[in-house]
Amino acid sequence: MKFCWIPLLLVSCAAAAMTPSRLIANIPGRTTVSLDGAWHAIVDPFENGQPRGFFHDDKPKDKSDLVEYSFDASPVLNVPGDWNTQREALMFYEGPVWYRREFSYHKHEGTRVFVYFGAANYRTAVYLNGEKLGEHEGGFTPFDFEVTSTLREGGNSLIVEVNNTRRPDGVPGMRFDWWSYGGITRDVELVEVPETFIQDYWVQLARGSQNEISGWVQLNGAQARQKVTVEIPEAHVRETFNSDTNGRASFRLTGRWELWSPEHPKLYDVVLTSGGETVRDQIGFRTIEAQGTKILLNGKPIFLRGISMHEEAPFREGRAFSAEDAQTLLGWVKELGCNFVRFAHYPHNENEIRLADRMGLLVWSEIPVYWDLDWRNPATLATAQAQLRDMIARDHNRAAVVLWSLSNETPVKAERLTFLTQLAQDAREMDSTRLITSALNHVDNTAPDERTLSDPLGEVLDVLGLNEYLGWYGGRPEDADKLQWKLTWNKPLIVSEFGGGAPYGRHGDTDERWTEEYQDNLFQHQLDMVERMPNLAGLSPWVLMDFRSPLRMLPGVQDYHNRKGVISNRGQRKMAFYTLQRFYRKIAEGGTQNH
Ligand code: GCB
Repeated sequence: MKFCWIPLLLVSCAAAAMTPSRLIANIPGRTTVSLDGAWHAIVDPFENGQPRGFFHDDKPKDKSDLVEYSFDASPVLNVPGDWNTQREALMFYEGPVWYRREFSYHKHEGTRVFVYFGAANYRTAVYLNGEKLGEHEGGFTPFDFEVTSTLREGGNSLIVEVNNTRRPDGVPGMRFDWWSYGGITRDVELVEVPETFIQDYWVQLARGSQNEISGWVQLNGAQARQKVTVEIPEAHVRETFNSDTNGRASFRLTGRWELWSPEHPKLYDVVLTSGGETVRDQIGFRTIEAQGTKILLNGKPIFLRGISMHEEAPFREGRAFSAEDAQTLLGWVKELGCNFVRFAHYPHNENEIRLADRMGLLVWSEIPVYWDLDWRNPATLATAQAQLRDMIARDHNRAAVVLWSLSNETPVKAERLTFLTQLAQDAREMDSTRLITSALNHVDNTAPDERTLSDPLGEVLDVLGLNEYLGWYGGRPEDADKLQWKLTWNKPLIVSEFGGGAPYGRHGDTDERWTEEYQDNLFQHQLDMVERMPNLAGLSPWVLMDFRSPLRMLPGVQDYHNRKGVISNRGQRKMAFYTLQRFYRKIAEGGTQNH
């Protein structure tokens, strides 16, 4: 057990990780200076940069001086962007890369400055002008460091070491079915705020209420006690509250809101003002509940017509990050007839989440607690807790997000249940308004042609997720016709995955693996079966688009891609795309038996 020293008492690091996030909320709504662009980068496979002090950005003092590295003379990598797809030699690279960005800055009196990273995979250390700002672990959550006193008037040198080496104690761990794209994969910004500023806020309907907004604003800075004004101009709301000595103003606002839904993704302008600062956001109001076997949106049962997707760039290889990528991917999700999308297997970028808010797509958002982890290791738990905390902190005002997923296909064992039960408790403490789920895959054969979802984690969840691959990893697609399903809990069920692989354009008989016909036939039998499943509240088949994976090597077929997409990574729709689309159209028109 690792301990952190705090005067007079020892607390476990896992507990310390639960301290409230100090992330600045709503970066798109702030005054920022972008540091995106071309950064000089040194590839450092033997981890020479730490002992040699690359963060000093040394230059030879005279012509006889020995300095064995040079950012100036090193080629550049684009930020945001993974390194793997920017240089052929880095496609399979795992290790550290040192990035440097020089920029000039003019300081303003009364302004605090933070450097913000949307994400960098997996471990990151950040240095400004030779001084270490801090470290971050986790490839998909944002982080920031205050640089007010480290910034120089004029020229500055920001150096970032990013290391994507997989770790046995990491989250995810050593094996996962996606590419471990390394690098600074999301935007980097300087964020300018006043001395005391609005760090975070919560403006959402209170649990169980369609009229009452319960909210808070958290200030950061010396002037903890201030007036905080909350405005929702369209609803003629303008109220002022006082923050307490901790900088927190809690409030309740009652009104008749137009509720957010997939058919009517209504967002209100919300304006928060405190001191001289104004922060604007667009926020939707809706309720989400699990009642018996149903999921209720705004008090009414809803069937989730979904698809799972990775954060993989369409039409080019690599990590998706841009607004255009989000537009393409979520455009396909809409074209399929979905009202729901599962962002697998880690928190996706904010462009996607905010677009889902505007498009009216309900979102399942997940942390990369995937397959097996070092469940007994407190440091691993602390990392998972931090990723959960920061995912929730970034997106807790997004109406689109209705499900926080704790894990995917984790093995049934006692230490894993303890670990995930802790995460469920954390998630509920941070957000009592959304539903908690996980993608489970442990089933028992309880009779011939009968399977029972029996993973004990089901007890802890609000909504059960089930991944099953009948017809692909065992059996034939037709076996689904006679299979009956049972659930141990009377809770809503989302079939969070099923699928099979086929490169676009490869044709054959329905029993010939790797053909579109096989994949399509599998979808048809699965969709028939899924319709007969008890408590079914939605589905998100695997997967929207083909994606890179080091586990998928078959030459000429996979070539290091998981081909279970219903769309190829060049945007070509496979036969299964249209089968799923027809199924969703039928459901939307109320034409199937059960939905
Ligand atoms: C799963 C995993 C997913 C894989 C998929 C597959 O069950 O959750 O990450 O990519 O199966 O293709 O095998």
